[in-house]
Amino acid sequence: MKVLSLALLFLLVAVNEARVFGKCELARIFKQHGLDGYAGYSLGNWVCLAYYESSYNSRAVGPRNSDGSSDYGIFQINSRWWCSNGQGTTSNGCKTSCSSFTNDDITDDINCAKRIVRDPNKMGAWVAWKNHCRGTNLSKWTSGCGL
Ligand SMILES: *[C@@H]1O[C@H](CO)[C@@H](O)[C@H](O)[C@H]1NC(C)=O
Ligand SMILES: [Ca+2]
Repeated sequence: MKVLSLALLFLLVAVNEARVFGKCELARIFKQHGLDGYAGYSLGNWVCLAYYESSYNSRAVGPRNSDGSSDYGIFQINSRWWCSNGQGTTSNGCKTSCSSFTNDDITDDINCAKRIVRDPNKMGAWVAWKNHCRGTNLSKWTSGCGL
């Protein structure tokens, strides 16, 4: 019984573990989903953005923002504007639950990011991109990936 409980506990811990993508793994998925050059942003921009927003962790949930909203997943998509977390006002621009941005299938996250970057602010919607990626040499974000 004790052995079984430990095994079960281990399984639960494993299931709840963060899913952290590798740089090149993520770069490849982004490219497959058409992000390279999307809205004029090269692949390096997207990988850099994901690194500084979530450390490539598809289950990341940010600390609550001053307006009461929270940020979800690999792109830290915001609940005030883009998804519904069941709390407070949302424009729900991507018409989905925020929890869909914290699972390991990032296809929907990518589609929402495409919607976000089509707005006038473009990638400026992400503060981390403005602070850490914009205007920098982005070659390191795709180097060694064979892309
Ligand atoms: C960016 O960095 C790479 C690798 O360090 C270098 O080869 C390349 O020339 C740099 N590009 C620019 C535009 O500075
Ligand atoms: Ca998802």
